[in-house]
This record gives sequence, C-alpha cells and structure tokens, in this order.
Amino acid sequence: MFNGPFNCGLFQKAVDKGVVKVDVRNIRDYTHDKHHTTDDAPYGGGAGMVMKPEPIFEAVETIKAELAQKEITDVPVILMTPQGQLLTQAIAQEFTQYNNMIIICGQYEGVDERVREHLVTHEISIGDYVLSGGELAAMVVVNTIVRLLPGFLGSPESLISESHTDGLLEYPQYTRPPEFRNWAVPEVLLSGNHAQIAKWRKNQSIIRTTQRRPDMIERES
Ligand code: 6GU
Repeated sequence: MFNGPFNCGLFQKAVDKGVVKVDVRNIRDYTHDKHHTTDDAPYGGGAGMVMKPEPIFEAVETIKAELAQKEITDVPVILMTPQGQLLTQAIAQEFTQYNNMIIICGQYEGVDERVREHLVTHEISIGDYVLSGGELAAMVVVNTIVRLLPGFLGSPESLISESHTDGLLEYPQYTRPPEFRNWAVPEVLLSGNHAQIAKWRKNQSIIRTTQRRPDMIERES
C-alpha cells in the first residue's frame, strides 16, 4: 500500500538523495500466535474490532531499541486517528524539527486505549471524514512534512508563496502562451513591473481566500 506514494516522483527522488528514509513495518510481524492476530472484540460489546496492544507495543519498542543502538532517543510516536489533532501546514512545519518519527496506522474501529495512554505522544487526523485505516492518512502526513525538508524541492522559494503558508490561498498562475483560445493572461503579469505584479498577486490571494475560504480570513483577524 505504501509503495505508490513513496516510490515515485519527487518523493522517490528525495529518498534517493537521502532527504528521507521510510521504513514500513507490518504489525503482524510482531505477533506470536499462529494466526498473527492483531485485533479482538471490544470489551463491553459493540460492533467492530479493536487493535490489540501487545503487537503495537512490541513493534514500537523494537523500533525504539533499534534507534537507541544508533543513539537516537526521544522519538515521537504518532497515532493516526480521526480523533486526533487536525493536520495543518503549521503542524507539518512543527514536525520538521524531528529527525525521526514513528507513525502508527490505526484502524478506524480503534486501538486499545492503553496504546494512546502509554505509548503515543501525538494523535493526528487529516480531516473530518473517516478512512478505513490510518495508512492513507500517514502517507499524507509524511508527504506534507517531507516536502518541507531542505533538499526536497528544487527551488525552495516555491514554499514561500504557496497556499496555507501565509494564511491565504495562492494567487492564480499562468504560463505561455499569452493568449490561448482568445483567453489572455492578465496584462500586469507580462508588464515586467515586479512591484505591480506583487500587488496584483496579493490582491488576488485575498479575493480568492475571501470567496473560497472565509473561515481562513476570520482565523487571521
Ligand atoms: Cl488519521 N484515520 C482514519 N481512519 N480516518 C481518518 C483519519 C485518520 N484522518 C481523517 N480521517
């Protein structure tokens, strides 16, 4: 499941350049019964299954021990869950401070509460909707953080003006040709007047954000 997003395009390049290293583990490898059981019925009854604590603790503790051999300690342990803190650009930026992180992909039905209480340091959700498992969400989190790391982008300046970085959506972008099917590129962009262009772009960002995401304008003021 992780092969697509981590093994193509810019992300693959980042892996090749050593910007990031991803190590995917299968929780089933940390079970000891014949059926590699990772979940069980909830105490108290109810629908669905709950992920058992033992394989998750064993997996995370094994990884922590491997890292400790390399003198890496205090690694954050993130649980992907729809009950977590909502991922934002600011949170992604905060996570760039860590050189290592362990991410647990929970299943929607949930993980045993003792995992949250005694193993996990952060809980993250990627939005107010429900995925069948935390894997896709984990890939979103990793991608969002890793593209901010030095060496990921060819021109890191692209990070400055993009949507959500300064609390506004990005301005409209155009490239050649100057006229396509009678639709012209705004004059100002061809003017070479950089002050005017900057002013136009800022204005467009504000208009766009007001129209599409009034909640973002309110949050800023
Ligand atoms: Cl982190 N997990 C699941 N299962 N669903 C989600 C989510 C995470 N974030 C949004 N929906």
